[in-house]
Amino acid sequence: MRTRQRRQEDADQVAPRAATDYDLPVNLTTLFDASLTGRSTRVGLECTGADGRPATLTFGELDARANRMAHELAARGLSRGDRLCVHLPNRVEFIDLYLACTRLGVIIVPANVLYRERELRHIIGDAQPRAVVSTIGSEATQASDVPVWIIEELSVAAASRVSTRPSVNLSSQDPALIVYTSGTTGAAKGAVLTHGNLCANATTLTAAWRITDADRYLAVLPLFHVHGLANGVHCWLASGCLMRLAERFDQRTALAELREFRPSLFFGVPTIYVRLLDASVIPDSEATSIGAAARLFVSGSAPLPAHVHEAFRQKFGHTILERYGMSEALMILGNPYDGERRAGTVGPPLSGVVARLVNGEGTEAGDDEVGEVEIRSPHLFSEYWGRPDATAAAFHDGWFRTGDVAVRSQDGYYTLRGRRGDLIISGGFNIYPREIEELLLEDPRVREAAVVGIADAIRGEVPVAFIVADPSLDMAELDAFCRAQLASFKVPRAFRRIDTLPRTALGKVQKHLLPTD
Ligand code: MLC
Repeated sequence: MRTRQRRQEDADQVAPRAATDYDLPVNLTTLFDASLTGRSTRVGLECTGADGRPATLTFGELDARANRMAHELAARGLSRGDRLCVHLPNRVEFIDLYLACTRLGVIIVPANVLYRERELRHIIGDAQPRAVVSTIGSEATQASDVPVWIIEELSVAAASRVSTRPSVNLSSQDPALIVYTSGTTGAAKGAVLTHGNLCANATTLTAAWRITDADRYLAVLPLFHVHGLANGVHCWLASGCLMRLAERFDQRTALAELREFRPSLFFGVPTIYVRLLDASVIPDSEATSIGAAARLFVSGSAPLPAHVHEAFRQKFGHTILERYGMSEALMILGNPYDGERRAGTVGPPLSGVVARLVNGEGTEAGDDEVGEVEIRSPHLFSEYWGRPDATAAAFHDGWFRTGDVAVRSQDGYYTLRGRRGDLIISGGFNIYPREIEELLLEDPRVREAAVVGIADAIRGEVPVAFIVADPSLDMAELDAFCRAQLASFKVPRAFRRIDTLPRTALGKVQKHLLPTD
């Protein structure tokens, strides 16, 4: 058992916050070059081409496309430190843009493709990008005061540019990505991830999960979140394996994708694993051969129920490796590749990450005691964009406060017990109740609103709204209002009228007393 003093010594030896503590000529371009130039003639990507037909690209072709796109972006005035908002589904052009920006030092701001005008408007207003790249007819066109570049036109323009590598010297401290994530208070904040953070995360995972160029990675997660991008795309390019890029996980096409591509490596959120257990999605007769081709299934972004872990092992013959991370810190804890992958736990800290649990009194919790997970890590973001107050509040004595509550077993495995705030995770997408409550209160007939997550067998949780409102208000109107303003996964599944919200003597809403069954 490790003592408190020993953990502190470990913490002191690890670079605590990469962005402020070292400055090396390490950046994503140098990391990815092992594949993009080092294995240039090898097929690196299977995807859907611009004509809608299956396409393959070598690493060398991907490199050239990225260079051309970089010249096009530079010609449009983008340079180091500028932001570019990308509101695109999974397609090769997302990768072109991402690589182009990492070469120029332009900071990518990915926006969830399901976001509506209101949600996009906030991100664009906060990050102040030079432009937004989107598809024809996207909500970005209404949401934006900055130019909207349509991806098809941008790609055509890029194709006529030279394919030489632009020369920009970047260090590990250059920001590469701003990922929007809300706290329990206030509007969504942009977590700034540096090249150093992202390189450290990718090399840690590639080593921890034994990813090599012999792997076949099936990418079904959205590229606009760190799970699909900082884990998926980065491990692909760091290892030089073959990636098949699906536009999204679709249970109707999952069997065909798995049977045809035979991935050795798969990253999913629990909802995806629940779907794969459904015999109408993957018949039992197919599971054995899919399992035989596979090497590793990783789950994250939401808790994986222990019964799903066990049912998956029985059906596919694989023990899912569950890990834990968040946008601000990338990957934090993970079950071991070799050794016991313990159902219901998220394992010990990943190599290079130091974690501790802090109890309500602000002192370190011992093994088997509940506490908030605090970490120091080279993967840890540098700041919230333009929000020094929020950045300072996120740290405690130099440790990052995750907001998640856990216990640690005597042999070092962490089990998550809940969240400090009232975050809802549905299908791996984070939902902040306050954002929905504030929207509901915009209707003058709504006097009070409280949104809570209720258990859902497929998506983990779904939001439900409790409303105190004028009798003239029809709940169907609220549903329509939310559908018009919010990404579909945030729209409450039910709107329940209630006379008053339960409150403490101090007036705080007691969400746990709401009738959720
Ligand atoms: C979902 N939808 C999408 C979509 N995902 N539409 C377009 N692109 C996507 N990527 C829409 C559907 O159109 C539909 O909308 C609704 O969502 C539900 O779709 P479904 O087919 O019923 O999907 P379902 O089986 O529920 O699965 C959804 C899912 C999706 C699991 C595929 O939720 C998903 O991709 N989740 C991953 C989220 C993720 O990557 N999180 C990582 C965050 S990073 P409608 O309008 O018909 O209802 C993080 C850090 C960490 O948390 O540690 O990883």
